[in-house]
Amino acid sequence: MDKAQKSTKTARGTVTCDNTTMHLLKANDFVAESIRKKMAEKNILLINITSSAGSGKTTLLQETARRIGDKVNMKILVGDLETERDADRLRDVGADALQIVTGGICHLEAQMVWQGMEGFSLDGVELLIIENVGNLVCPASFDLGEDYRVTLIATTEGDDKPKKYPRMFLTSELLLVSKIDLLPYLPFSVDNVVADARDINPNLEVLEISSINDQGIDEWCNWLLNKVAEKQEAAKAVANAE
Ligand SMILES: Nc1nc2c(ncn2[C@@H]2O[C@H](COP(=O)(O)OP(=O)(O)O)[C@@H](O)[C@H]2O)c(=O)[nH]1
Ligand SMILES: [Mg+2]
Repeated sequence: MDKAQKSTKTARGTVTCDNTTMHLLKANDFVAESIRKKMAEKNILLINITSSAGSGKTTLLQETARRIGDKVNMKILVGDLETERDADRLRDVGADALQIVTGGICHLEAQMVWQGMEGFSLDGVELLIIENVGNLVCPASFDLGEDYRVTLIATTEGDDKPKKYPRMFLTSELLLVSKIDLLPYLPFSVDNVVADARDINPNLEVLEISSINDQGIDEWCNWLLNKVAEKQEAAKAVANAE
């Protein structure tokens, strides 16, 4: 068999393939919508936190639990390929956290979150935070039914990332420039990152934070508490109108 023949040969029974990834995302969107409805019924603000591995998501959530754990009824779902490590770290500071182990999958899908939610009671919960698997690529495509997507970019990652991974920045509402305490030691321009990210998504809010020296952590916690209050007020307004 010569090469040309081999490359152009159509196998018997060949069908034109649909884009299966698109179908997968449609199925995901369907479950994400169910999560959104459940969160609306129960009046829970759902936050999806994404970033590259090691940008400081779990450390930030530890700080968040320490600061506002007694001000808001909060639970955390945390995704990783293996281990219970992040949930353990969060439980160490008193947070009610549950680990979703994806078994090698590089992102959380809505059905994983749905199953995770069945793992604990949501009664009285006001804020549910999801720490997604560390990765700026795949998690960008999977809607988890969240109210807000929050993405961290650490000063250690280089300031060229927003344009290289645009979908994550396009689909986020808040950008947290993390590890800002390391800025004096690194060739990283916050201005460049913010300009590139806002070129992709002009509405993106930005906060600079450090879980080591506390910069921006109060602002982040206030942002969260304000969003919880806004969701509850909106629900009250709907209930009063009915
Ligand atoms: N210098 C500095 N290091 C941080 C900060 N936040 C987290 N780290 C460190 O970064 C590493 C990864 O943090 P982690 O929270 O596990 O990141 P995750 O993979 O995004 O959850 C750990 O060694 C943290 O101690 C920060 O604000 N500044
Ligand atoms: Mg983590």
